[in-house]
Amino acid sequence: MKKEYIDLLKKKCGEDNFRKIEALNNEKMHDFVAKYIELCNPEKVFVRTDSPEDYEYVRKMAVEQQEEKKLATEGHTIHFDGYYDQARDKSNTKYLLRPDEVLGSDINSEDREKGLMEVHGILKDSMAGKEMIIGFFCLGPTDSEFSISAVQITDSFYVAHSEGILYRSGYEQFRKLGDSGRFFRFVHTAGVLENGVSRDVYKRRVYIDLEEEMVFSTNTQYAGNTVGLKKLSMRLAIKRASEEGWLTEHMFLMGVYNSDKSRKTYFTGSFPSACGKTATAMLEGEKIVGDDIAYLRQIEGKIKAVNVEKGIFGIIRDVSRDSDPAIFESLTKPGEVIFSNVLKDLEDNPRWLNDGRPEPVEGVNFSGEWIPGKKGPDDKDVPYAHKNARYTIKIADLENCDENLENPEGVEVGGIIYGGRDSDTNMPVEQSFNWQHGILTQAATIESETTAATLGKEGVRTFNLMANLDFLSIPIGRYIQNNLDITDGVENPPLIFHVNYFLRGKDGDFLNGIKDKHVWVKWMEKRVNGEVDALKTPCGYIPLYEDLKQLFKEVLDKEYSKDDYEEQFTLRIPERLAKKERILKIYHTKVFDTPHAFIKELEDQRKRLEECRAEHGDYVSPFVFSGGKH
Ligand code: SPV
Ligand code: MN
Repeated sequence: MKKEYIDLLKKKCGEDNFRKIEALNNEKMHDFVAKYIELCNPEKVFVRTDSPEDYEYVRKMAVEQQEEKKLATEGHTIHFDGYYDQARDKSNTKYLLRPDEVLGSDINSEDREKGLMEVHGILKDSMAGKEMIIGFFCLGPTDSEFSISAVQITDSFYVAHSEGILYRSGYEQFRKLGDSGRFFRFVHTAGVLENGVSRDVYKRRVYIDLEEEMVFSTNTQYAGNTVGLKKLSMRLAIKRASEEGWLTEHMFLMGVYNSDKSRKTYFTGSFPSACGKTATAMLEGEKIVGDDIAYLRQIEGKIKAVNVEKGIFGIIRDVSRDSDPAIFESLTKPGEVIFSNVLKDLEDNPRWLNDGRPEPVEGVNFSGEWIPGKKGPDDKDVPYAHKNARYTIKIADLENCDENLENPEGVEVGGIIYGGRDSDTNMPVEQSFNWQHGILTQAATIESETTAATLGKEGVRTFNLMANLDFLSIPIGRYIQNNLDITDGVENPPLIFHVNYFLRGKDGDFLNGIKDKHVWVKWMEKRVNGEVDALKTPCGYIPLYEDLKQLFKEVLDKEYSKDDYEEQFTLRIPERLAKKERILKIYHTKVFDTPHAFIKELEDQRKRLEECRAEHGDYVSPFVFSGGKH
């Protein structure tokens, strides 16, 4: 270690913590840690290794410092983010780029030098009087081809605690990394706290420095902005993956059984926030590996995936014993859970929106003391819990945790599911003709009606390719090309599917029940294993009525009528064509490196749709299409 650091680190860290840092024989890491200790100027520093004592210290301090409060059930705590700090802040999240670098107009950026100066100014003395925590983690299972080492500096015990739940400890791995190893770096300060929440949200920044593989986050607590290893690391990993020929995706990873449970097929799934992604990964009777982020690699001619995380930071709303039994059960039994931005009722129980119980009449929530009819500082009605309220749990604590969660080799992906929130265009489930057709017409064209998971207006239809647009750190065209290339040389690539859980009928009501997604998933499992045929439409393959009827009976014990099938699987040609126009316009005006194959694939689909319309009209019943072995 450089001489000039030794005194500084010893003074701030104390002997024990100093030794923990010194033992990591990595000069780049020492430089990083010393630089930010000097700049942020904490009163003291805690270094978290992989030991259970260190884990417990962080957990205990989160409560002692009142960033979390204990709830009635053993192991449960609650954390509040500020009234204006309830979601990812897209407008203040920026890539720091040199003048000659371009990512494209849909990706927020800032001049690197200017941005670094600004954020360093905000960080200066930001931890005065506070304790800094330095944590070492591993993205992906440890000791794996997929592993990435990462170090997090934060002044928030809530953030450090969340990371302990969500990520694998990586101190030992850092030791093995040695001096030459690369790692991701995150620096976070919650800034000045007032009533336990970040006061100066106007100085909220999330700045990403791709060159140094480092992200800064200031004056915010919401985990999507602060937990470095989550969405911040994703941006760094997308860049690194692009350089190295693999993929970082906004995907769950789950194992789906056949009917007698003699076979398990792994699926990944990419959905924008709050579109049923976690609920799919947690389907009763199936197995979960992950609910949010996956790394995919081609290994020995197969597509393999791992969960980058080992926990869930899930939305908690509309979760009841009836709708999501597996999640509900894990959130109500004793065990380690951090709830955020739900209501703490008078008995210290967490209450979230639409939890299947009578609404609470009093409590404390993200706005302070709450009673019905309360108005917020912006004069808006304050619901008893926030729509983007969350829970943080370990996957290993779930009964449906998959045995391969920690498998360093990952699991083979049989199918990939893309979805969005779409009221009028796509059918509940469709399969693409092949890999390229799926990536280009289904994944690269995802649109979703906005939700409470990001700040801003809800219900606006927005383009979000692969549900990954918010996190892209490379130009869109290159990202699409990487997705096309990953299966080069793979004999049997995963099948690609598209789902829509939010389709509505003429009267505006949802056409499907909340549990119907299980049927679609089971149908996809059968398709991957060649057990059912399909109908060929201009846009892809769809299920036969008889197969769904049987699955509805088997999975949900429900009768599925021909009328329901016909309404749900009618090809809505005007809406499909309108979507194509919207998407092509985006690619023509905002994307500078669209792969040629994309335009051709969309144009071919347009032609097929127009021919179909000439023959059958605007709205085409699924019974028109022919079946067979597709
Ligand atoms: C999402 O919004 O996609 C999430 C939660 O998974 S966040 O960490 O905010 O990104
Ligand atoms: Mn997510």
